[in-house]
Amino acid sequence: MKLKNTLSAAAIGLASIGSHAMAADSAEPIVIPTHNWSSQVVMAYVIGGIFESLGDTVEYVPADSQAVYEAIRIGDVTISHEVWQSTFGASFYNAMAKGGIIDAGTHSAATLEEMGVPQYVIDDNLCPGLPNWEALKNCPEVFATADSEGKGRWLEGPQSWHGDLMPIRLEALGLGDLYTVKFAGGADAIWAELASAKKEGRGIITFNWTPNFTDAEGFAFIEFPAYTDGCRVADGGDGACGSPKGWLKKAANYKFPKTHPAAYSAFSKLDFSSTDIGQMAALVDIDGMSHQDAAAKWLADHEDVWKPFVE
Ligand code: TMO
Repeated sequence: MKLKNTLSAAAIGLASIGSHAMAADSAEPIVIPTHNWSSQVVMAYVIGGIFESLGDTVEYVPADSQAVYEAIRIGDVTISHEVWQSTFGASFYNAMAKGGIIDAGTHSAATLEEMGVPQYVIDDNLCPGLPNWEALKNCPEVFATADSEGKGRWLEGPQSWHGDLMPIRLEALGLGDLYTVKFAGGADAIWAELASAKKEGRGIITFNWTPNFTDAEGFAFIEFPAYTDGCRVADGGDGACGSPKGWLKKAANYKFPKTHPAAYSAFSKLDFSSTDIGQMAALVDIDGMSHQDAAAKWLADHEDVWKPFVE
């Protein structure tokens, strides 16, 4: 009897030492946001799957891709796994300045979020001189559409991504009389427009980004005057510059390392390449899978990539 008591006390002692040394993750769900482009949603489920493999509980919430940084700061959302420099850098740093959100590291993938043309527009010489932006002065009619009032059309993404950056840039570059910006309702509208333009062999200018599924087929980003810190109107400049060759960061609520140390450790190591992110997008935008199925397939096919994050 005495021996048994001694043993169980020792066992309890050991267990509590053990749990102290590797503080277990909270049972509270880790809240992962989903936005309106494919790689981000697939990656949300990929990361959720990685957290679940650690025994964590996850919850997914659709969120505005600018407002999400404030939501992370105040703790309503736990992480952001695709902080793109050009579109979201300012919102991320604004939230960071207020306190409550931390930089959880940078993916290997280098990014660009920019206006461009499908590769055949270059190869077929539809606007000689592209991808240099000055070539645009000579061929607005190549990019005119039924709704563009005789001007060339720039098909920008949804306004929630970049605000008025592109209309301001058009004016700043002196292209305002020749081109007009239309905002797409969603990413799918851009892909549909690219597909129909290709079928007709027609010129088209759209917003796009890399890494994306379009990397495989070839997409030529227009070369604008180089981005420099402060060149945008929002940052005090004249706006006559292109987008940065940028970073792709991860962000987290400042409490995440304490509430979920194992998940945070994995998230801080988590690092996707352009190839990884292109694959995640392609499973949806080329192969037509659901985001969840794409994530499950990606996790099953690429354990070599993600298992090191949980070791
Ligand atoms: C944020 N995005 C990748 C759509 O440019």
